Amino acid sequence: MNVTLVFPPCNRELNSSHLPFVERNIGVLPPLSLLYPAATLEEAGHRVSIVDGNAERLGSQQLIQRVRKTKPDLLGFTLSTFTYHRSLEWIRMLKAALGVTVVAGGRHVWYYPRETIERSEVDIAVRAEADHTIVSLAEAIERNTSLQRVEGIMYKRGSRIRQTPLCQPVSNLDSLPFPSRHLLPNDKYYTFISARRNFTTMITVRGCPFHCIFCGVGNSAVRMRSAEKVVAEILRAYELGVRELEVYDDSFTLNRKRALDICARLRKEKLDLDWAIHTRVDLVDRSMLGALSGAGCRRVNYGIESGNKHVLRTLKKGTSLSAVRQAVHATRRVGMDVFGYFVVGAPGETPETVQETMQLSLELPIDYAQFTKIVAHPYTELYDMVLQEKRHDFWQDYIVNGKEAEIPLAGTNLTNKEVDQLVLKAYRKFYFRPGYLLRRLTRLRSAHELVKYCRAAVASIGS
Ligand code: B12
Repeated sequence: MNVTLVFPPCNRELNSSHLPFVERNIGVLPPLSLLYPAATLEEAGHRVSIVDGNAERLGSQQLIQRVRKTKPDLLGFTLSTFTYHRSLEWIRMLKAALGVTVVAGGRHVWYYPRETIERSEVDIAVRAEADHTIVSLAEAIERNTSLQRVEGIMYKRGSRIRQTPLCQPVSNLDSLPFPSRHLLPNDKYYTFISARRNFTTMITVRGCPFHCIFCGVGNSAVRMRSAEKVVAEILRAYELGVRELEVYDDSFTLNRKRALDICARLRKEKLDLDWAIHTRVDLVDRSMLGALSGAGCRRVNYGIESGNKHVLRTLKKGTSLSAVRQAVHATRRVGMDVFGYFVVGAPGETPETVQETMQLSLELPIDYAQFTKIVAHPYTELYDMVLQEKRHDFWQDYIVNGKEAEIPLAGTNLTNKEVDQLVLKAYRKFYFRPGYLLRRLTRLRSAHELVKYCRAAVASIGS
């Protein structure tokens, strides 16, 4: 059957953790979540198309035309809580124009399957990992057999909602085909700091064993692709013209042996490829960093979060400031860039603790910093704190009644507005240092990078 997966353009949301100028300049990334169901569907012999309306900057009529051309029997969307209502608007529009069955998946649906299926826009909601579910679903629809045998979904039968048992998460990631990047306009993707095209992203680990209070992914079963398969996936992307790659794993180096094995294999391949990883400061050491650098890894992105040890502890990050310092210095020593993620507005946060965070970002040899307002995502410990303090379920209200309200901060007297101002201040302090500007200019890898940097700087001045 013809399955078309759509990633509609979703503009800034009220509760975005980014300031508007950051959001506008952060880049355009591939809809990775859709590439997995696309891959298993293709493997099972279905014809799959992906329309990335976000990357192609499609307006509503263009999006309808593009999707219509693919002659879909089934339309699929990935939903995130933050873009939920905007995504529903797009689905409504496409459904009205094409009259095709709609299946929705993604993290938001895991958390709110009933609320999602209760919407008239969605016919089938996938409540968990969908790699196999989507194939059984497509088969059932094609053969017109009962959906009751498809694991992990909710669907409508007349006015009733039916639910099937949850399927187990995929235990062996190596058994999955590689994400279908060949269906994407790969030359359209970039980030604020990427320097080469084609650029793409990758996930090699599912699940995370850590317990950060602001993240909904933690405390879940960890599964990894083997080193051999990771490198094979990279080679496949390379064949598609990918020359820069960012691995979005929460902790790429979680399994030391695997990470070293990936580096050793990549080193042998001698690819003309720049790549970067995300990991924790307590999961690297000199030899790991040396291996990464030797294999062409150019940057390590660390979740540093806060410059105050009490805030760090409250966040249950499980790292220390000394580990932060060690990791950052060691990364720079082997010649890789450092990207630091910082949050502002955590429980226990005061103007003084934010000052400590800014100070840390300035004193360490960090190449790029991202400061975000900490927004309590649904089904996180941080959101439990909001619920306890405010006694009102803001997300439920937004999801069911469409009531857009700012999610309040928990455990701090700072307001959302004050946090936004502090975030802007942190950005300006970090990026407008003369010494920093000079260093960046000397390390620029392309004129394109300079243009992007200038555009973001001008936008931040206007914020
Ligand atoms: C890469 C990434 C992105 C990329 C790509 C987004 C995408 N949806 O493809 C970009 C940068 C664009 C992005 C943007 C955002 N993201 Co994001 N992102 C991720 C990240 C790091 C990896 C996603 C991924 O590929 N995972 C691996 C795949 C295999 O898992 P999966 O996404 O769950 O998909 C599986 C199933 O859910 C299902 N599935 C998913 N979608 C669909 C659709 C259909 C039709 C079907 C059948 C199945 C299906 O099939 C997949 C295979 O089993 C996750 C964190 C994480 N570790 O998962 C956050 C995450 C998904 N993002 C998150 C958020 C908040 C955002 C933003 C709102 C951030 C912002 N402020 O702008 C935006 C929303 C944009 C949007 N329209 O979706 C949250 C979502 C929380 C929530 N409650 O919704 C997460 C969980 C991060 C977190 N720690 O909380 N993101």
